[in-house]
Amino acid sequence: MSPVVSYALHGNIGVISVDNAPVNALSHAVRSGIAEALTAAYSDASQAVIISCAGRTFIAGADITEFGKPPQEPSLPDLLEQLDNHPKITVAALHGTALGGGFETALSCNYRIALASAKVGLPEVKLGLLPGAGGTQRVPRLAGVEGAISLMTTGNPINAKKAAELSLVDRVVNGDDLVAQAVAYAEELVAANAPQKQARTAQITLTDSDRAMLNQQRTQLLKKTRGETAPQRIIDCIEAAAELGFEEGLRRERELFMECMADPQSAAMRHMFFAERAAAKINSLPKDTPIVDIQRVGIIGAGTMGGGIAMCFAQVGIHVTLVDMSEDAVKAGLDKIAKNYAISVSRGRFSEAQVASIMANITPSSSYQDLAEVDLVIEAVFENLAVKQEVFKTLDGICKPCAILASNTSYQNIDEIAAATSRPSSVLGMHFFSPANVMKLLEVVRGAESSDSIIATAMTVSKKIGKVPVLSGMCYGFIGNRMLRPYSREAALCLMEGATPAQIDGAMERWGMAMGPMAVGDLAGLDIGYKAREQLTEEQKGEPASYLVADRLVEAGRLGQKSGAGYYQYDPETRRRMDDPAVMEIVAATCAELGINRRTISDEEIVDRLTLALANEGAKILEDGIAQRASDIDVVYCYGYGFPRFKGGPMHNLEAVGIPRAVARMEEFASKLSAQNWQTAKTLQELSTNGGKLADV
Ligand code: T1G
Repeated sequence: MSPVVSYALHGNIGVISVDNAPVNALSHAVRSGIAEALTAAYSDASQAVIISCAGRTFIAGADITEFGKPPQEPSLPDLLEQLDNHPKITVAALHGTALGGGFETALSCNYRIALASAKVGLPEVKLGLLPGAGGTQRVPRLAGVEGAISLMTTGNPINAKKAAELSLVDRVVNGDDLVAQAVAYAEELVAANAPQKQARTAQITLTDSDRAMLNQQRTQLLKKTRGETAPQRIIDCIEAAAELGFEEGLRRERELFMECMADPQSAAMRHMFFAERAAAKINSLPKDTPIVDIQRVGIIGAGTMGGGIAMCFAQVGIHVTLVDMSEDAVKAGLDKIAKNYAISVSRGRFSEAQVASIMANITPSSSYQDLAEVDLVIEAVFENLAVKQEVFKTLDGICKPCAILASNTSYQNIDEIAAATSRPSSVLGMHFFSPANVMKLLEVVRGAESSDSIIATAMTVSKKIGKVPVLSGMCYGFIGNRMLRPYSREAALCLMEGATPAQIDGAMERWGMAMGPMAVGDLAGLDIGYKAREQLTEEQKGEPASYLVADRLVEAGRLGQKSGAGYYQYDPETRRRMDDPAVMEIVAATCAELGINRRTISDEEIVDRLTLALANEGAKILEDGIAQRASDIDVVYCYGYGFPRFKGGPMHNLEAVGIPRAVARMEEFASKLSAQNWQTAKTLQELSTNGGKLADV
């Protein structure tokens, strides 16, 4: 057997055990080991064969690190062909998360027994792929078309109970002796002379409503995913399952799988899978850096951000003391949190009981004295440096010496906040994104004196509360908002030079952004940028054409969605955005004032200017050592700013476009638009001239 697969007889039951940490991925060694074990079982005394796994989970999928490398036999489809046709009864014993090729392996067995705590799923779509080892042909035959659509196009796992309801699992058990129970189950099957039932022989027919559902899903998925191709190919596979024989359907699945594998979208989404995991690793931190166990958290500011942050911690059982300046203010914050959870309960995300226990983890307070024993304080007060410095000075005098003091600031200088305390090594930034209880990105901002321990602790606790943490050095706007400035600048200039808000937003949304820049401004509130600009010098503000319209909209009371109008007019009921001629009147007047003659601007120019401005600033952030690696920047933009995962983030997209081509386009903008705005990052110039990859920077 291979070093990662063992095989032994338990009585008359053969047990294959895979032990390939960390997730028993179907590497070549695993595939070979299982194939050898199945071959051994042809002729030994076994009457049934079990496939089980050691460690925390059943096989969690094909080995993604092998993608793109020369294939090694046996391929997974070949292995599953051997399994599907094995002469002995085959049983898969599922625990943890049986995903992707792992679940497809289980589906090629005659029977599946699962722990009640186990989950099964086909998340390939999240990698821009489709289940490429028979999953698209077996699942519809077992679970029906509707179940298959949901499982494969969402990519979300389902629990063992739901899987059993869909006939994807045959038996659900409790206890921690899964292998023993699987052996007993196999013996039961043998004793009952149970048939070797195969998913491949189950019949499937497409009813008219199934067809209607598939067509409806195609349209919905195209809109929802903003152009991802894998979901469309999954629908093709499900149709093939119903219209072709099993073997023909497998061939069609293979053909479409290979199309996905070759699609740049999949390369981008696989890049994001590893980028998210890499972001959690801090290059400079010693392995033995002490991590503080965060059991009690204080949140200062019970507003939208503070309330959302409080929810993140309370939901994972960490006690929160939520502080604001008055009891009324805290009560208003708690009421808002309760309203948020009421919506979640109505949507079935939480039960009443779960909400009650979460809310019990939040203690309201209007006194900083109640923060004396907390392990971590996160300040989320008004975005003003002096106000934050006063808060931290007060905390410094109240909180226990080892307490960590974090600011949720979007822009303020962490070092200047830390200087207001006697413990600068305990001060850092934890920048959440609104709504804090929803958005996964969390920028952990390292101050000049932030200790290794509080950085490691912040990264760890961020993951515990379900966030995707990215470490940022200290600069204005950290990683995300620093890049947002040139992005927003170009959007504003396109508006001045000839485009409309609808054209700019439409171009970016058709390209893949979740929301165009003007609509984002309206969502966040144009007054936020207005107030931030008030604290900047004229030079820091940049050219007036890049912000005067936004200022004039705010001065006209058009703050965005919160005031019913900004760059757009908003339907008070549906919040649907509508073009508003009044905005173009402000644009025209500002153009006249600045002597700007408007022209026709193409969608292509809009997309190039905004995406290249973003990536160019990202390259400068790398040069300044603010981000650890280019892929961290991709994580920031895909998890915090609605950048499409199927483009892999601004830096991956830049390399997909081609750095030489991107540099040439930026040089064109420098000569035609503004040399000041289009100074290509040195890193990009070097890579364009000498070749190489951003990952090697
Ligand atoms: N291949 C290789 N490495 C993997 C892996 C995989 N499938 N899954 C996880 N890892 C690594 C990961 O990079 C990390 O490494 C470590 O394991 C722990 O992961 C033919 C083609 C299973 C829910 O998409 O969803 O099958 O950083 O930090 O939070 O149809 O990992 O420690 O060096 O995520 O506990 C389909 C992907 C593949 C599942 C566990 N399967 N994995 O989460 O740990 S395509 C997937 C996950 C496929 C077939 C197709 C999660 C997890 P490192 P982690 P976790």
